[in-house]
Amino acid sequence: MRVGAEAGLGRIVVISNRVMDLRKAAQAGGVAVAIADLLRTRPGLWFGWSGKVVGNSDISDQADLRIQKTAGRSGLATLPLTEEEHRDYYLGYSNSVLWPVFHNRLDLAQFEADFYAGYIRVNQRFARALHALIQPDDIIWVHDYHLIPLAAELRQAGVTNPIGFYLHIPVPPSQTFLAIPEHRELARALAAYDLIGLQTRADVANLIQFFEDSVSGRILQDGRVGVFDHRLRIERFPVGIDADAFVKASPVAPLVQSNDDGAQRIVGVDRLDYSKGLPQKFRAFGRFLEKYPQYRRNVVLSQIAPPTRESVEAYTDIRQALEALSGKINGMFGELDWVPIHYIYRSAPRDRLRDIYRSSRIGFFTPLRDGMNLVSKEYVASQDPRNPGVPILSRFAGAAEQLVDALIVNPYNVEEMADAIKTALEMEKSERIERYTRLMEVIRGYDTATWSRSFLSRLESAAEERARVVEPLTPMASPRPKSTPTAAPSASSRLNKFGGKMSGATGSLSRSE
Ligand code: GDG
Repeated sequence: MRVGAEAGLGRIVVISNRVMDLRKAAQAGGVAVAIADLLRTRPGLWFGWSGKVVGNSDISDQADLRIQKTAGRSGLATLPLTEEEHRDYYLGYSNSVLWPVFHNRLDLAQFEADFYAGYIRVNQRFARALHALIQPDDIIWVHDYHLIPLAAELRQAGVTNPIGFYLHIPVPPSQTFLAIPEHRELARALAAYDLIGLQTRADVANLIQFFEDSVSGRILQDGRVGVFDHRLRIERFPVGIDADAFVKASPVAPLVQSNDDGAQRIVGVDRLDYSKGLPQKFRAFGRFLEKYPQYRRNVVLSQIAPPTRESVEAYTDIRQALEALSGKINGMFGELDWVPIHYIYRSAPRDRLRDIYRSSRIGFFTPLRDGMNLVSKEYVASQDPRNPGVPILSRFAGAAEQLVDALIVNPYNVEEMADAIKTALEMEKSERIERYTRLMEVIRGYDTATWSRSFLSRLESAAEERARVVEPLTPMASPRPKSTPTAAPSASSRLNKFGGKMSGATGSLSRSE
């Protein structure tokens, strides 16, 4: 079945771990919205895991491949995982090795040989199934850490189409990345892409440094990175949101507890993940109530924390830790008619989010590490322009590189976060409006559509570069001797010229550069 084929316009083939019906993607939020929008406007195919886990016996690549036509000229192609694959590829290597290490949590990583073998096996199986569906003009866009080896597998099978990779999570410092036993294999797999897109300038610097340290990669004169006999581009494309969807959304229903009773709401919306810094956030709120007693009864912290990856070991304690912490703070400061922390261990309906954000005087987003943090952008876009609230944002969220007019805090510094709450509550309306206006310029200037358009156009040009006659690899400077790791300029110091620019950025973004 040729899904979405159209004369003159190649399909976009998007591959991500999870795939969803284009009509339901808007409800899911995050990047699913962006992918669904892209596939509604261009013919394409979305390929990935169906979310189903089946018995281990005789799973077949082709017989289990399910292809559905969806909205417009696009389709979905999905495969189930076996129980063993789910354990080793998904729970194991993806979420117990790559996720913790890339979020700087080496202490939580479980380096088990079976995990890597399972990770490679699933990527090989996906590549085999996908290969049969690829057409000559397709542009292939692979998403996220679950699927790093996919391009290498496709190339080995003879696929010559443009293949790009976008990593939604942060790239750790090189020294942390090098702790992964299979770091050379991962470097080799990454080098098979024509373009790697990352969220931030710091991520670009870290990845280039990692290529240098792991496999003697080097920056070439044309700005590409040479790794083995491959040349690839590594650039930043910060994920955005569809700002208008939040600006224009109309109120759904009154909130059960609005801020009409005089208490100002501080809102947090984070998947229940150790990277999101929730215990530190709760402690900061407790410290705020302790340090500034005049605000007791006048504020509430509403934290929405939908559960996630509950079968991964590292996630089992977070829920209990937060319940204990919120119970302690509520017990210590609460009154019969005032509960300081509303902790909601469930997902909120998507059409309520805008009202929740808009009715909150502060958006409190303090991950210890985050690729971007779309929630902070959604919060800003939902505000009333005449009386906007204030975002407090972790300096370790990728969004902090763009949202410089938020109150930027160190999420490990409970005292600083407690003070930031006070600053935000006391901020004059004129300053709130000025900050909001500048933040919205940035959010509107690089939205989801700009993000996907600029990535895809850069991917096409990167693939054209690859197709041109290949000259011998010429490094920009002699590769630095391995024995003196600090002798050469650091990757970050070369970034303005090579790779640090943000493709497709509009003028409005340059103020935050
Ligand atoms: C990964 C990276 C990067 C959240 N709770 C509810 C809900 N959400 C929606 C939000 C938002 C999305 O999910 C979450 O996106 P984030 O960016 O905040 O975080 P991750 O899920 O960790 O996403 C991250 C992102 O990929 C994109 O590249 O920014 O760094 O970790 O859209 O609104 N939606 C509903 N109910 C909830 O309770 N309906």
